Amino acid sequence: MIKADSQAFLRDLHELRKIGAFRTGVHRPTYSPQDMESRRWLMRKMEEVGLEASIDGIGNVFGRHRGEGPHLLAGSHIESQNEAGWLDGALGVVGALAMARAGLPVDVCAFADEEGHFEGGFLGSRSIIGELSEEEIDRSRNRTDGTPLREALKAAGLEGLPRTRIDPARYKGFFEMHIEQGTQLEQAGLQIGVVTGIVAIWQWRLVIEGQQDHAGGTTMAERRDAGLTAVRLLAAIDAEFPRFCGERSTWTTGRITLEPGAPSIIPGRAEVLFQFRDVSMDKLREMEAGLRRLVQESNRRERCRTELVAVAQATPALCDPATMRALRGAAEALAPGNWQDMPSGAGHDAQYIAKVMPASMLFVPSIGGISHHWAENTSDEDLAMGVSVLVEGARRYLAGSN
Ligand code: HGY
Ligand code: MN
Ligand code: MN
Repeated sequence: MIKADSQAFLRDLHELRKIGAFRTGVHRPTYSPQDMESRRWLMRKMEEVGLEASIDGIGNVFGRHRGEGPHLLAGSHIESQNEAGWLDGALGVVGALAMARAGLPVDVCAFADEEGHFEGGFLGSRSIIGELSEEEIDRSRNRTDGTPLREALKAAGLEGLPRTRIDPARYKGFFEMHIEQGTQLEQAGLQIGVVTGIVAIWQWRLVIEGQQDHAGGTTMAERRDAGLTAVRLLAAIDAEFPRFCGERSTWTTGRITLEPGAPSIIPGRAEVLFQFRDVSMDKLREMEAGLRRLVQESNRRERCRTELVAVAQATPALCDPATMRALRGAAEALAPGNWQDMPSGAGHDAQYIAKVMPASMLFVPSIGGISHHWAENTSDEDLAMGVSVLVEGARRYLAGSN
């Protein structure tokens, strides 16, 4: 009887939570010592549940099922955002371990740097499907301290290791369990979300060149303040985007850096990390066109020039209908009436794996919707229900039943 051992699953989750612990969350930036400790922990766990564990040249930790197929692939990421939650990513990796422990013919993977600590993002899932070139690895730098990716890989002991490539023909499909990172399930009083589609994140850098100068001696008429140009452009984006965005589009400025960053110096340079998201390629293209128009208008009107740099443009993904049917059947069997279909406002490794095989995602509620924050949490009861539905849904999908 294929059934999740929810107690062992919760034990694994709480054990992993101790690695890189930060307040009630974790701080495990990609390739940091604590991240590499968690990858070694995962390899030991994979062997414990009978998988053949390995780590590759970009940090993907892969557990290969030793038996006959047809196989499933399951997983997520194990690094975290800085000082963030204990479940984002880890839940899907430990859930995949639980699938293997339950006896499902599943390969388990922790894809490296889903959280985009290095420019480009989704390094592991793009690498494993053959969409990460050596040249991009040469170019990529850490978004926080500028460390070249090659240097980080060397320091992590990964330099020169071959990179794993999956053969899609080995798999019937991919399953990723994840926390919702929003409030929809909690507000609806539901325990399970069957994901219908995953947004794409289009990441931009705006570089604004002004003139560093004295904050008092330079009159308002003659100064070229890069900071003011940045905030006026961001305000124009926020005023204009609602005219053409999608129902669930989002746009976020995660960081504004002003140089030299002193109170009595007019900032001569501003760097803005700006992203927008949607599940529709048409909407994404419309927002890109809108952004380009607004930058052009700013350059016509402002004394400071803005350069728009595309950092990453992911592809939105629709989840596979047969896997969704199997997950719905499992949810109705185990949590009758306590589930819903829903989109993902977050990006996930599943959107890349969906390029080469049928892919699905399962959400559990986030308390207060909080995520990308150390206070992120989900009740053990909801976590246990999630893994039970995940294992039952995967079993049904393999059996060809709903
Ligand atoms: O930002 C995201 O959507 C993902 O959690 N990295
Ligand atoms: Mn995640
Ligand atoms: Mn995340």
